[in-house]
Amino acid sequence: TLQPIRRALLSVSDKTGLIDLGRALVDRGVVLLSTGGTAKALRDAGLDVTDVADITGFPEMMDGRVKTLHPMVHGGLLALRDDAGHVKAMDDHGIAPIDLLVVNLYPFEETVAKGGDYDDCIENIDIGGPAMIRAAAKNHAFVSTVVDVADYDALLAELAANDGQTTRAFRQKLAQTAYARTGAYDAAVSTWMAGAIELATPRRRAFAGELRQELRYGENPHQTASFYTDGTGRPGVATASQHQGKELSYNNINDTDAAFELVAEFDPADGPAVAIIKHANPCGVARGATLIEAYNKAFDCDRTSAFGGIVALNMPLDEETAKAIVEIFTEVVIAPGASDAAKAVFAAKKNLRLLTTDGLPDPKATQLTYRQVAGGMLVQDKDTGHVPADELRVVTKVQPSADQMADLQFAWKVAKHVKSNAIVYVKNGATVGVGAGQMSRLDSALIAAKKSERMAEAMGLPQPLTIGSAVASDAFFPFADGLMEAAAAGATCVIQPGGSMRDNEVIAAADEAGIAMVFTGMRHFKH
Ligand code: 93A
Repeated sequence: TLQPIRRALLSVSDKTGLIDLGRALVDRGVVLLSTGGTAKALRDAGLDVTDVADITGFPEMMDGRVKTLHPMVHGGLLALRDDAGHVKAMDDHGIAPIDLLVVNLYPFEETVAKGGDYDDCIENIDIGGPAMIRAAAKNHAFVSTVVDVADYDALLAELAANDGQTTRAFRQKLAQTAYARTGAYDAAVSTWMAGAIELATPRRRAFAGELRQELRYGENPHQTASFYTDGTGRPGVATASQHQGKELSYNNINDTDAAFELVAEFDPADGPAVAIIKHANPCGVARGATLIEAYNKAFDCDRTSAFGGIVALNMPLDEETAKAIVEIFTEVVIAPGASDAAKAVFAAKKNLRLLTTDGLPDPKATQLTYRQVAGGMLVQDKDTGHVPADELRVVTKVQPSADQMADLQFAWKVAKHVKSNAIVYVKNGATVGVGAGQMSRLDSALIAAKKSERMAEAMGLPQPLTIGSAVASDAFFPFADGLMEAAAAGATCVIQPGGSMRDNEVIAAADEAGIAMVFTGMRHFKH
C-alpha cells in the first residue's frame, strides 16, 4: 500500500511554507505542476515547475475561474492505478497520474471576516480547488491530499520515513482532513449567504466551523474537546485575544461566553456594567457610575460564589477595576479592551487569564444555536427576544415607580441569561439574589432569598438586600406560591411573562401583598 510521489500539483492561495515544501519535493525528484500565482512563486525561488495550462492546453481564463477544471487534471487525480480500464484511458488520452495534491483554498472565510462586499465574497468562492481536493481525497488509495500548511512537515516526515512514499493510513488521514475542509468551506459559504440575504431562520443549514484550538480536555478530564470559530469574525470569546494566563479550558470558554453575552445586554452608552459568572450562571451583575462601582456591586451579590469566577465587562478594563479584581482568585476576565495600566496590574497574577476583543457580542445578531440529542440535533435561532418598554403591561393596582421599573427591566435582562427556573432579585441596578436551574420555580425563589440572607449576615448588614427589591421570573408563575415567596423575601415589584391559567390568582396575590406586577408577554426559558 506504499505509494511513491512522482508528480505533485501545487495550487495554494496561502503561500506560507510553499517554497520549502517545493524545494524538498524537487530534492526528492518530484515533478511540480502548478497554477499561475503558485507557479510564479516557485519559479521566482528558482524551482522548475510545469504550468497546469501547458498540461490542459487551455490558458487560465475568466479571471482564473477556470484553470484546473480539466480531464488532464481530474483524470490524473482520479484514475485507479491498478485498474486496466483506467490505465488504458490514461494512455489513450495522454493523462499522467498526479500522486500529490497540495491546495489551500481562496480565502473565503477571511474575506467575510474582513467585511468584504458581496461581489468580493462571491469571487472568493473557490470552485476548482475543492473539486481537486474531493477528487484526490476520493482516490486516497493512491493519492495524497494536503489542504493545510500545518501538514507540510508531516508530509515531508512521511516521505523521509518511507523512502519517498506514503502509507495508506497516512493518505487516509489526509483524505479525512480534506473532506472536513471542503465541508466546512461550503458551510461557511452557506452561512454567509444566509446572512447576506437576511434569511432570519434558514431551515436548511450546514454547520461551518474552523478549528481554533484543541483543548486539553472537555467538561471533564476523560472527555476530549476542541474549540471552533464559526467564521463570522464577530466579537466574542471565540475571536478574543488572550494576553496572559494558562490555556483556556472547555468550561472556561463556556463560562466566559455566558459572562460576555450577558454583559453585552447592557449598552455601554448607558454606563459601565459587570457580570460575574460561575458554572454558566451569574452570581452577580451590576451597573455603576464607574466600572469599579459596577464590579463591587456585582461582587456583593454573592461574594462566596464569585471566588474562582469569570468576570465580563461591557467596556475596557481600567486600572482601578483591575486592582479590585485581583483581590480574589478569578479565572478569566473578558472585556472589549484593557488599558496598559490595567494589564500591568494583572501581569503579577500569572494564572489570571485576560481576554480582550474589538467589541461586544451583538445581543440582537441573528444566530443559530445547536444542541445534540441522541441520534440528532436541535437547531433554533438564538433568543434575541426583546420587549420594548411601551409593551410592558402593568397588571396590578399598584404601579411601579420609575426606579422600580428600571430595576425590573434590569432583572428581566439578567433572567434571560440564567438557567431555568430563573428568579432574579435586583436593587439599585445590581442583582441581590439569583436562583438558577431549579426544577421548581418556588425553590429558585427560596434559594435566591436564602443566599441573600447569608450575604447580609456575612457583610454585617442589618437586613438582606432583597428587602425592597424588584424580582424577575423567566417564565410565568404557575401558582401564587412563588410570588408569595418573593414578596416574603422583600420584593416590592415583579416582572414575569404572564400567561398562566391562574394569572388571576397570581395578580390577586400581588394586589393583596400590595406589590406592583408587570407582564412582558414573552418568556426566556434557558434549559
Ligand atoms: O477560480 S477557481 O475556482 N478555478 C479553478 O479552476 C481553480 N483551480 C485552482 N480557483 C482555482 N484554484 C485555486 O487557485 C486554488 O484552490 C488556490 O487557492 C488558488 C491558487 O491560485 P494561484 O496559483 O494562481 O495563486
